[in-house]
Amino acid sequence: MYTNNQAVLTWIDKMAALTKPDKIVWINGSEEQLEELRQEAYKTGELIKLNGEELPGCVYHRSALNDVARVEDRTFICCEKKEDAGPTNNWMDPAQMHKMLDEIYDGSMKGRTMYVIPYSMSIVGSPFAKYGIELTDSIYVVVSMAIMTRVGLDVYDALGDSPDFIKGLHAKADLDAEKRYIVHFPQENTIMSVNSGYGGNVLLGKKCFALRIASCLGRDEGWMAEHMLILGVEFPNGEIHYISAAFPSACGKTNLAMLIPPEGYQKAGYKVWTVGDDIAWIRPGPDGRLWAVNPENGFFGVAPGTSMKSNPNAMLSTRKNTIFTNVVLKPDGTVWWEGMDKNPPKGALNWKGEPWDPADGSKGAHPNSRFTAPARNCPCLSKEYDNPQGVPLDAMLFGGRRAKTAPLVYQSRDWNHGVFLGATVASETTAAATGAVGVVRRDPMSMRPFIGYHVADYWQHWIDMGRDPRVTKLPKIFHVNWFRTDDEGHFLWPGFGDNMRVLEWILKRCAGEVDAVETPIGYMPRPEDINLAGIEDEVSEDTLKELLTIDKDVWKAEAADIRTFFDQVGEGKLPKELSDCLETLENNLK
Ligand code: SAT
Ligand code: MN
Repeated sequence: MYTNNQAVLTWIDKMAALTKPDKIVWINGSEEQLEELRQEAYKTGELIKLNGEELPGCVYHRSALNDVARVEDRTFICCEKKEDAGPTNNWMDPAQMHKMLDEIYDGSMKGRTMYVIPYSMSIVGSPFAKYGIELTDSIYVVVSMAIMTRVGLDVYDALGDSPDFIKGLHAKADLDAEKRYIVHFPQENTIMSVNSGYGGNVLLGKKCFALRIASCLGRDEGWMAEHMLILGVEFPNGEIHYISAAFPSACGKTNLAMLIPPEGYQKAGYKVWTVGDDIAWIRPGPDGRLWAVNPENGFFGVAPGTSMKSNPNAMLSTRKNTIFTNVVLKPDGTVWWEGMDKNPPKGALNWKGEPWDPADGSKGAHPNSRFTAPARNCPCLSKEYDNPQGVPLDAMLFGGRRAKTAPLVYQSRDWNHGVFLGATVASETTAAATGAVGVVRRDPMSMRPFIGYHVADYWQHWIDMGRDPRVTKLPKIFHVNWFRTDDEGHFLWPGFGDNMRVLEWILKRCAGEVDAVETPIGYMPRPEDINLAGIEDEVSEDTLKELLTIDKDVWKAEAADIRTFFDQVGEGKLPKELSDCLETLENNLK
């Protein structure tokens, strides 16, 4: 026992009485204790030690076959009133949900150990910091939380006697998909997760706390919890400007956050620094600007497609002390996944643990297989990463996967119109959640699965932040789309490092250094203002024009679809600012 905090002790007693573990182990965050746990997990097969020379400190983990992604249909927001959860969340009465969950949890840790993990989201003691305790019966969760969050006894010191911490209970139980629940009780600051052992379902600091619960805290306390990467662009004169960007899961946040500028930019002295790749907590700073921190401490990145070519910084981040989940395990104790290189290994095991023959056409790694890597491994980690005040934002980006419709980049006319761009983001679904892949759905601010309350109230909160008297200089808001295709389905834009060319235009707009064209949807670049030096062969002037074209008929259909969406989810709460923006769009397209 490392604390006398009565709220902590009483809650742990209660959860232990419910789940009935054989023993309770208090995690202190020390490498010694984590190593003991890894050794224990090697014996049971929960973890597999990887090649210590090639991948020092790295381990391999396989999840159950039915447990490979977030389960949005089994994720609940149990606030007091159904109308506060809104149409994008599942809801159940809190008392009824507790009763149902208690039956599932009852005795679920018999024969197992309960680990008590004290963790901080953001730097302990920072004005952004929020504390949590996760109880779990999974060593995979303990070692993952130790990478993804700041785990340590200083959390108890920071907490003192306060009951102000987020309670998280996770039990693997039988991994029964029919009884799998990821449940949030915003009014009780409580998260309960059962019958899963995978990623965002069980690393409760991540989506459950840092987005769903934190979005409620942000609404109440006047700040924002967003599904955004944070990066800094360093200019040749040494100035660094910060951008946050929201894209849905598995749409390239990690790649953009770790971007390596094209050669011409490198030679000129441009650099990109990573602050975060998934979540941003944003609040007004003393200078009237919005400041952002990454509350996490590691990267839970999608493995397939990550290579020394597509994202060398991510690859280098995984060379030590990393957990690989559901990728291919090679006979030499290293790992592989589709898109790492063109040489699928022979004699390897696929993500299911079966001997795998690449020639049979099956995938070796699960499409949502992941690496869990310490942020500190990242060669381009920002020197502001540990700054408890965060970094000031010049620009915020929204985007998704859109084959047509959205141009490469456009800028909102003002903050409220920027909120409209975020609110109406649409994207093709990916393997990050169970369900169909490639279906276009509206994903407001890329937060649809992560907003802990009514989506229209969340939009209202965005509007309110824009007129908060504490904020005197707002970031500019842009929409980007790296995924536009031609009629044959080929991507028109090379993406990856070349996205720097778009970031340059965005930051020039923020600095008032470049003009733009006013269009029905917002400000778009003049083609000559996007620097194509070095990629003229790949992106012709015509291609660039196509990337910056908006088809009026397609956009009329888009506006109609937005209206349907607003009608579906607004429930009488749609902020007037957003319906005004839609009307303007409709009029502009006439
Ligand atoms: O599984 S997670 O929710 O943590 C990853 C993601 O979907 O973005
Ligand atoms: Mn994410």
